[in-house]
Amino acid sequence: MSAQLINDVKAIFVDTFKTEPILIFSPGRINIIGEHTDYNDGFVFPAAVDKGIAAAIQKSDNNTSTAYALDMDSKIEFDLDKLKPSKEGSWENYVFGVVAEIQNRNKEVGNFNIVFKGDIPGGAGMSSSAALENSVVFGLNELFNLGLSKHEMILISQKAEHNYVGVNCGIMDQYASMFGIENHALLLDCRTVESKPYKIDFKDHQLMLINTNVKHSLSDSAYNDRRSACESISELLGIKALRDATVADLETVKDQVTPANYQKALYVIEENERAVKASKAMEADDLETLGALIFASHNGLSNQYKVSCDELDFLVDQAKANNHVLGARMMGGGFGGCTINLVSKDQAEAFGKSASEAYLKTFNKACSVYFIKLSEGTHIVK
Ligand code: GAF
Repeated sequence: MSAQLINDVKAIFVDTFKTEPILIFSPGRINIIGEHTDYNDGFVFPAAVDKGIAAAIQKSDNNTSTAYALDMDSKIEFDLDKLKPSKEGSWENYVFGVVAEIQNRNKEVGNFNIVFKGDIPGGAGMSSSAALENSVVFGLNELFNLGLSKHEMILISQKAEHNYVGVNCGIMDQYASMFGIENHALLLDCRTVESKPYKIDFKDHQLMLINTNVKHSLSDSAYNDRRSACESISELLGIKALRDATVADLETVKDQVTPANYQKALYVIEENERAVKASKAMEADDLETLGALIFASHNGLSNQYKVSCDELDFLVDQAKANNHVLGARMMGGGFGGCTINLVSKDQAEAFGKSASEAYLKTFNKACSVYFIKLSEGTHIVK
């Protein structure tokens, strides 16, 4: 967590509202494996990171509430009794959505002011949205003694995303951001919403992200379309979610679904199996197998689930061609954002450099390399 970020939101808050705020840090996340499995009730393997959203929040003593997004230098006053979604793509939907979902649970929120700022680049696929939602719900829970559990808070954040932002996301991002543990990744069962922590120590290897710095449009609608496709195949199979299906089950409805949707469902079933196998490989310290599963995950995301893009595929190909990278894949919803790489420690920088040079040459734009620390979830900063 960046101390500078916390100092910035605090200073602006005090300057603007003349009172001391509560300070909250809410992290973004990575995901080792298990992509697009969360809304299929499956397994994911995320971890909270040291980048995220810092928020300063306090009760307001007048009749309005204010939210101030420092990154965008954008401030908005609003009335808690008249909340409705703003235009698509507006940052305030994350704040309004959380407040509205708390109200829907018959909990009373009073007027408040919030200033926030983040260090996750937009579109990186590291869940700045979940970090923001969690910071708001966590702050309001604290300020107004709402008595919400962490599990309730993440469901509120998720609903805000569904109903105000318009993305029918699963629970991975909000969970990882809220429940993250320092130096650990969490094998999360998205059906029970319970996780098993795994200490991450890859010895002479480490995780490294490379951000394509692109976010292709239509990613939200493509996301929702894929979720609907998975749900309609589950319905056809008479099961609650694809988590309950085997490849053999899927074969029984093959002629009732389009070839494209068949491939998508197949991807989900296989990816779910890969996430479980990855946890076993980690327990056995078998990094070669873990890396192979990560490469296979990308292959499925790109060719079956069709959520990759040229820039992501290019970076994964760079990793495949490098003997020091055991595995690489796109991470998050897709259509841009980061690749996650399992790379040997002493060659990580060199790989980052060579991949960046090749990327620049090919796409005429820069990518960014991030070394991240696995960190604690949403918390108050004293
Ligand atoms: C996005 C969503 F918000 C998550 O719920 C998850 O589905 C992910 O894409 C893909 O694994 O981050």
